[in-house]
Amino acid sequence: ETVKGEDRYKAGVMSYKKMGYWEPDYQPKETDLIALFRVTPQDGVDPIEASAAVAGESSTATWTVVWTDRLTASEKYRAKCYRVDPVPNAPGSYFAYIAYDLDLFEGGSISNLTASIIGNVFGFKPLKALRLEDMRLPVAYVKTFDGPPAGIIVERERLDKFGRPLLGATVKPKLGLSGRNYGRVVYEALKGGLDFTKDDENINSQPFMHWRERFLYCMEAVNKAQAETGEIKGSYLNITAGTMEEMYKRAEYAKELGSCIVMIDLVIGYVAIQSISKWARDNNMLLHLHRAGHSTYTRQKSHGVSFRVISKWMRLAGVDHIHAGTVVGKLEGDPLTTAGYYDILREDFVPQNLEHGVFFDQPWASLGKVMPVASGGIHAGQMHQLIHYLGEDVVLQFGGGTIGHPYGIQAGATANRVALEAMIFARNEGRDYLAEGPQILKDAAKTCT
Ligand code: CAP
Ligand code: MG
Repeated sequence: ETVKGEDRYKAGVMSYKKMGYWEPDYQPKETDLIALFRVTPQDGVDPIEASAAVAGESSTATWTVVWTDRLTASEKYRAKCYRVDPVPNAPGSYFAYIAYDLDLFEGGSISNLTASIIGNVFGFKPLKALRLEDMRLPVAYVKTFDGPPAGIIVERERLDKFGRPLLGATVKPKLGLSGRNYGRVVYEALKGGLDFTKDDENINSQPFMHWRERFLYCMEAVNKAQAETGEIKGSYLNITAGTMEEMYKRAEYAKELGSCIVMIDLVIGYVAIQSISKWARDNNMLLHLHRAGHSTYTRQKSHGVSFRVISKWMRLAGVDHIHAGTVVGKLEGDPLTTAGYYDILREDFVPQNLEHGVFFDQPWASLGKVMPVASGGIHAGQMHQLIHYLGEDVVLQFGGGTIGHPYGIQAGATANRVALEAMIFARNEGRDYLAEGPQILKDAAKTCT
């Protein structure tokens, strides 16, 4: 009666372990969904108790045993924490493996999945911090989602572009251009050799440029550049808006104008993403996702949700493009962890790879593949490194790295295209393009500014 708050766990008055959420002998079933949490208990709280509490609160439990447990098949519905390991080089933190029965989740709903797995537990008193590191999605669950509207293979067929990364640019400055000037940037960049241009995450419909204005000028530029280059071009028209009704309206207008792609921001939320994904599938449109906002919960190593988990959710939810890091640009990200994200998005089967932060084998059961997008402070001078780290199925996006070129936007776009083709050519010739990269670029620059 007198033991309050988290002291209840320390004193053992309240025990999720005893309530059955710790089952060290449990063998996860093939149909179980497994979550790997990084648990940092409060001082004095037993790590296994803390991990069992996470299992409890993310499945059936509340803070006490309830009579109504006896009216359900509670052993089946209880999540089972079956393994707790200390995190290497991080005293006080533990990896907790928790298995969830498939019946706990409604198929085809990221919202339902996340309401359980990240719904309550992150504010839990016995924990100092909690991070969702990885998740094994069983095939039976994967099959309840449609995945990307097009996927990498169909996207390349629609664009008729093969054997090299795609090139893009975000129009800059981020805010303030009029529709006409915005369209000029799009035209110059596409004419100069890029495949795509892109609205920035915070371009929606503002007093200096209403969305219809932007869509019209962008599509005029796309059509003109297509006619002049004989290539298929696209501009990601950001349809992010305040309501679904408004987003559908903008998406329909983009389609009416002949755009092959629309764009959304991650901040619109899981339901909105899944709804627009269905629209894109029904309308043969590509769907570009900007991961705006993700670092608020992906960046800290001890708290939040890792980007590898977000990548899995977004492949299920169904996007064709997702920003996934550059390794070499202005935003944080190391090569090994980024390789893990890229594998999750692009492979049919992702084997466990602890070096890459991938804790489980992940079969994707024929779900389409997502094209990762590398963007954030990158430029043509890093082309050899970008291809080395990120491979061929990727969009390389140079905003400042196109529009900041000393000789203008078209020259910037051409520089990126020539640098890319020179590097792919060297690679296909069997040259060590990583070591020789700077020389290959210098040679290419003799005939191209
Ligand atoms: C890049 C960008 C993108 C970030 C997003 C920007 O511009 O438009 O939003 O790259 O990061 O606003 O910074 P530059 P991520 O090409 O001029 O750097 O892709 O990692 O989510
Ligand atoms: Mg941006």
